Amino acid sequence: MVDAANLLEEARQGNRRSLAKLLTYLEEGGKSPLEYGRGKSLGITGPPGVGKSSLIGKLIDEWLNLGETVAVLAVDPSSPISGGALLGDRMRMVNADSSDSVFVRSLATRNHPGGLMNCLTPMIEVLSECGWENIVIETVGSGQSETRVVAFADIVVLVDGPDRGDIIQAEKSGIIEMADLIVINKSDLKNAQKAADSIRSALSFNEESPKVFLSSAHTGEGIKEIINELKILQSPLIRNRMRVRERLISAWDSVLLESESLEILISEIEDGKISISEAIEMIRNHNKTSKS
Ligand SMILES: Nc1nc2c(ncn2[C@@H]2O[C@H](COP(=O)(O)OP(=O)(O)O)[C@@H](O)[C@H]2O)c(=O)[nH]1
Ligand SMILES: [Mg+2]
Repeated sequence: MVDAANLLEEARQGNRRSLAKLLTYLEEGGKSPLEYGRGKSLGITGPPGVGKSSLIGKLIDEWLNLGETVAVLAVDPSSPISGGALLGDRMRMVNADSSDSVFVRSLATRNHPGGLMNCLTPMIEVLSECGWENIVIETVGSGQSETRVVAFADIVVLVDGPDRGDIIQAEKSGIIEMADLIVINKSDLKNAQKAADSIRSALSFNEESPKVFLSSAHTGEGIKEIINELKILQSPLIRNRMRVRERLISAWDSVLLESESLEILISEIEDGKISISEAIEMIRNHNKTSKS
């Protein structure tokens, strides 16, 4: 038996093992020991290889310089940050006690057929409750499940690369509409400025359109500016509403995908025993009876 309330108490005192255990418990569907409270999180998304993890590494350095703590939830299985390699190097470079100021945890979407939404919010709440000042979610911005993950963040940063192909990927995924800030990374490479200009002009029809920044995780260019912008940035209502909508749809889908009778119903539809609308009716009724 996991005593979530006790783990939370220990995690609040700074016990990292208890925090890790509590997050695992939440990831596995355990009930959150917190009844309310909503920690703010920053979603960092974008196509693979554009430098999200490297950029997060630089942001971490800057936050540490400012004396702030950072917790990262990496929902990217290939992420070097979740593998610890990137962070390993980083920890060697920064001052000794900074390890107390950074917490990294990786999450795998494959363990969650309905997506991560059921555990993501409680995890963010717990991290916030335990005093983590900056809570970052890294996710690859391609594919539906990732769009959904990022909808759970309060501020969304889209990272893109200098190649036209990177930008097209982001446009296709629909994530561009959710972005509060767009960062064209690898500004040390040619074409970055051009990519930023082209994205700016593509978005200029919209008055709520996000600002476009240039950065380099290699030279450090633009990192301070991004940190400053993040401190004042407020997501406009229209994008907030879009995210809430996406969260609701995700929650709805996960009810369906995690329904015990899903496979049985699929077989019955396949065999022509019931129609799709009958199946939906049955799931609805099942949920009603199991709640009462
Ligand atoms: N030239 C250049 N390369 C970068 C920059 N940021 C990241 N990279 C490189 O791009 C590759 C992918 O970086 P990574 O952070 O893993 O990207 P992610 O998949 O978006 O998390 C790595 O080889 C990095 O060294 C940058 O600002 N400039
Ligand atoms: Mg990565």
